[in-house]
Amino acid sequence: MNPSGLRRLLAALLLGLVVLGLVLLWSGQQAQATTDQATIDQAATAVMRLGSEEGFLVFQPERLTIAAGERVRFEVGGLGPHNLIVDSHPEWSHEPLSFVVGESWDQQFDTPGRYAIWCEPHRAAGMTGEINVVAAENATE
Ligand SMILES: [Cu+2]
Repeated sequence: MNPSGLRRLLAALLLGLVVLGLVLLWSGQQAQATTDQATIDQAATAVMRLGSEEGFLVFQPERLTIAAGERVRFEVGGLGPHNLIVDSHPEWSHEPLSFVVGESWDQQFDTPGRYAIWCEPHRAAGMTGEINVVAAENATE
């Protein structure tokens, strides 16, 4: 092989490696995107806000129906501090006060039932609600 042929071969090889690298990078990003979506889906089924954007002391929505085993994301929507007390279920409650709008936590509800909820600082002001957990086989999508 003459020197110019060798140079062409090396150039072709290098180009091949670059293309292969780009394809691997792209497929890696696709896999990452899929994983992120799965994490979101698993993270929370429904969102309940604590405090409205306008500063009202309410849960939004006030009542939520979910299937047993699903997760709810509780998110501070406005004017805190808020917390979450689930009647007779300290293990599902979130007693620490949340001050920052956008602050959130997820809670899974495994046992069917109707659970009264309230915000401790604002219970007297009417910040109460309900989480209705239905058996998974009775849940409609
Ligand atoms: Cu509150």
